[in-house]
Amino acid sequence: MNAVTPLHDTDPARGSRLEALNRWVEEVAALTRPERIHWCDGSQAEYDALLARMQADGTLSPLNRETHPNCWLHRSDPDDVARVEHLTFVCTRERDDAGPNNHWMAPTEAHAKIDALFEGCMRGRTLYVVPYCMGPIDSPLARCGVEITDSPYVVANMRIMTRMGAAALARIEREGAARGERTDTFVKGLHSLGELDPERRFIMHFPEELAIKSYGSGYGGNALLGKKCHALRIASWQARQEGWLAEHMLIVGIENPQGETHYIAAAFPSACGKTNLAMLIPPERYREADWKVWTVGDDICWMRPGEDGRLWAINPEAGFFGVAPGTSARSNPNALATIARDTIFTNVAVTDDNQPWWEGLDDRVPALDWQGRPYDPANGPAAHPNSRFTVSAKQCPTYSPHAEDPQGVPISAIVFGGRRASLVPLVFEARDWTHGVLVGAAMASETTAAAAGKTGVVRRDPMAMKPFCGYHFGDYFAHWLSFDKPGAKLPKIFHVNWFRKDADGRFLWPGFSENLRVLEWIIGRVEGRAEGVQTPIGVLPDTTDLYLGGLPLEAINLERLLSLDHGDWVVELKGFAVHLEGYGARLPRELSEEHMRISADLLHS
Ligand code: GTP
Ligand code: SPV
Ligand code: MN
Repeated sequence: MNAVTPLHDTDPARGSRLEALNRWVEEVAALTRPERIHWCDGSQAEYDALLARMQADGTLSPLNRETHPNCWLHRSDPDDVARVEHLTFVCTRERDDAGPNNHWMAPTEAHAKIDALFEGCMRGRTLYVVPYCMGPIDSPLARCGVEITDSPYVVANMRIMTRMGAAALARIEREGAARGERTDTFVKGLHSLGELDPERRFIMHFPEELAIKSYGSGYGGNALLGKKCHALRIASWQARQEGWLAEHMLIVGIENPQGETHYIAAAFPSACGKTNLAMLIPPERYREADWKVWTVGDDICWMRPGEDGRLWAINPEAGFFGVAPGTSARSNPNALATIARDTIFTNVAVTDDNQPWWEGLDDRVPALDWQGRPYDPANGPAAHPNSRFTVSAKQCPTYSPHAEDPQGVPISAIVFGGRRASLVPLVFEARDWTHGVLVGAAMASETTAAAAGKTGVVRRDPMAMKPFCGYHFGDYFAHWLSFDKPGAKLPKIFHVNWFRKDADGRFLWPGFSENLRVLEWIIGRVEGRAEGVQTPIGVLPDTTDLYLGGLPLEAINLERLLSLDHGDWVVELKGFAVHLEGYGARLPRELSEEHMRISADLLHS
């Protein structure tokens, strides 16, 4: 990029029609001292110029142009490869509002601490002003933000992941004008790469100010502020006040042979299968029978009750920031088709002909690992376990024709799930909404490489929101319960576990496309057709209630997958009771009562 083009006909340092926004940009510039200010318009020309600049400075390198047209490799700092939950804070005036589920710091202290880091940090750099919209630009459910960043990689990723640029700015200006120049119509996110020093890294949220400050990381959820920081932590806070839900959920449409589509929203923790389920391709027998699966979103879901009492959901994102390892022609051919062009790959390995490669893709041997070193198995995996692709949702062959409907799609079922090697059956259904909220609150899952820290440890992750709920979990559960009111036509709630293992450590369930068999049962239950067996933890299918045609039945131990060990469940629920006590007085009484009811049922059955 030669010269940075001002994108507005006004002074580039004061580039919007919203005074409050211009003032904030000026304040940030006065603090961070950038060499230049660039207001992003989101155009292709701007994107191409950014890519050229990053290629020139080594931030990105082109991948094989024949096999992967317009695809790029970014190698992050080796100490900056995942979200950092221990450095992520929710800074509310009252400590208890952040809850035991968040790290907390007093807002004044937090501002002082992080502003000291921001001081002068953009010297010699360009400050990019990135207006973005989370959700279809014309959707009443969508919300806007502005991210200020000094990372062109962040700008490029934000352009893929959000509706970024002129249209978003126009909406922000319009909403600002309607509110009389007040700033609180959009979320203000300030981000700097800083020195990429893990000792000087913070991700701070100020929900009462609709503000985010992130310093010292360029990675995904730490730096693309529209994603986890805005669309989950800040939005969950707003959603509670305004009567809607901001969730860590995929949204998928399942079309049956009669042409009817049910939309399912599913919350699984990070790297536990949302992208894969959202892009599922039906098994052969289902394809022959004309079942179709439509992708609406793979990570975040905003939903609110419509006039008809149903929950209507949008995907606030415009792209996928998906886990690369494990993605293959067998597990997720749809993702492979999606990322065949115009994709940014972060921390993957490359083959000798410069194609992106990761563990599980195929049996080629890579040439260079994610750090650019000649591949040596002694150094660990070739691709970082949290290596990712960033790609526009529009490139997904099964992207739903309704994915951008302004009013969203109606949700028929909510599915919770985790990575549980033992105990938890393949699928069960909650008896009612309150029980379903308890099932979500009781979620636990083995930790993954998506966040820094030890992997494979089972931890409580209610609704897959442990790292993302911007307020006290006790209040959050109460908010969930509040949707059950007269006139509501709430989705049924289920729990799944694709990850149960046998004694030899092998997955009991084939997973991936075969998960449609479980979704079919779920839809059957929603429609009142499918059979099930009442148990203390909910309704389970019998081995004959799931369609298994075309599966190698001798290889699948369905009895085991659907088995319930009462003794182990009593122990599980005791552990969960201790966890619930941690929420203190803010825990809704209905949940404790529901918990006691199920525990009693287990002991007496
Ligand atoms: P985030 O983007 O981190 O929020 O994760 P995600 O929930 O979208 O996870 P994703 O779908 O990318 O899956 C992560 C890992 O789980 C990949 O390595 C997948 O191969 C694996 N996985 C997904 N679905 C299944 C399944 O049905 N069975 C098994 N065994 N593994 C699965
Ligand atoms: C997750 O960790 O849940 C992700 C990736 O979806 S990140 O954007 O880094 O949060
Ligand atoms: Mn996620």
